[in-house]
Amino acid sequence: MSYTIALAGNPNSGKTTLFNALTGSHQYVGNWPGVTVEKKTGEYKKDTSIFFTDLPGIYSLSPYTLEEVVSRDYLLNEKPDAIINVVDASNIERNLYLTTQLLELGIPTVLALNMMDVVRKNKDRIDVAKLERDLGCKIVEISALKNENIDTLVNEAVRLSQKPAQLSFSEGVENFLSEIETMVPGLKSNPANRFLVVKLFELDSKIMDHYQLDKGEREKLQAIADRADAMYDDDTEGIITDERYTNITAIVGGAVKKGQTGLSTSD
Ligand code: GDP
Ligand code: MG
Ligand code: K
Repeated sequence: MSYTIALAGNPNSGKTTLFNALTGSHQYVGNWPGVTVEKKTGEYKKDTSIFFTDLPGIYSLSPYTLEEVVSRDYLLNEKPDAIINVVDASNIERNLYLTTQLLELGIPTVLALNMMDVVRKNKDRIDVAKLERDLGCKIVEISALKNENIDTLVNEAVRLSQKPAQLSFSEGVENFLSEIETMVPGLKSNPANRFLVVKLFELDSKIMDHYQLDKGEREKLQAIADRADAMYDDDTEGIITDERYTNITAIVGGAVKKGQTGLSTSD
């Protein structure tokens, strides 16, 4: 039995540093099919039945950049056994925007809170237990650069077996999502149903094509989006972005206290 774990996260969150620490020289570098985006896979140094894929750095699972399309197609179609979501702990709020989307894919996910050495240096305080509770996913604090807690992280990722819990949107949005879920056959039974239904609400044409929606179904979706637009005075992508940030602000609010400001790893 082999086990495949995808490393996903924002650019500069430390994915490649972690990937190198996990795989050492057991790496294979190629390209993603049909595109010139580098694909790195490798075996765990300590157990060759565990495989890692270093996904391109992304801020969102939108269909707009090559990196986003490569990452989401891989996660939806290749169905890795688990995701390690690498998060820059010195920049949690921004990083969690992607996290809220990854958690909708229905793939067991552990959050690697990376750069904890920087957090300690900055004297920031992170209430990890609270974050874990509010996000509904397992968190392991690591430093990829200093090789801290890496094996614990892999053990957690291998032990995961459950789909992540789902964050809720406002009642109005949830009602629109339910309408769409009832409308598209086969959606409810897909493990990634939460992700897919949100993308259909956003009128994501790649997902509409994937479900081979006919003209009538596309018109129904458009009508739902128009009603949402009228109700929230925003297009459906904007509505979802706002709702994600509302959730993130509530989650991070009580859990992160900044110490010294102005120290960042990225500059
Ligand atoms: P990627 O874009 O997600 O693949 O990020 P990289 O692995 O290339 O890392 C981006 C930068 O962050 C590099 O300069 C790394 O050395 C640094 N970095 C990665 N992990 C850590 C960490 O745990 N602590 C510190 N201080 N720096 C890190
Ligand atoms: Mg990288
Ligand atoms: K950095």
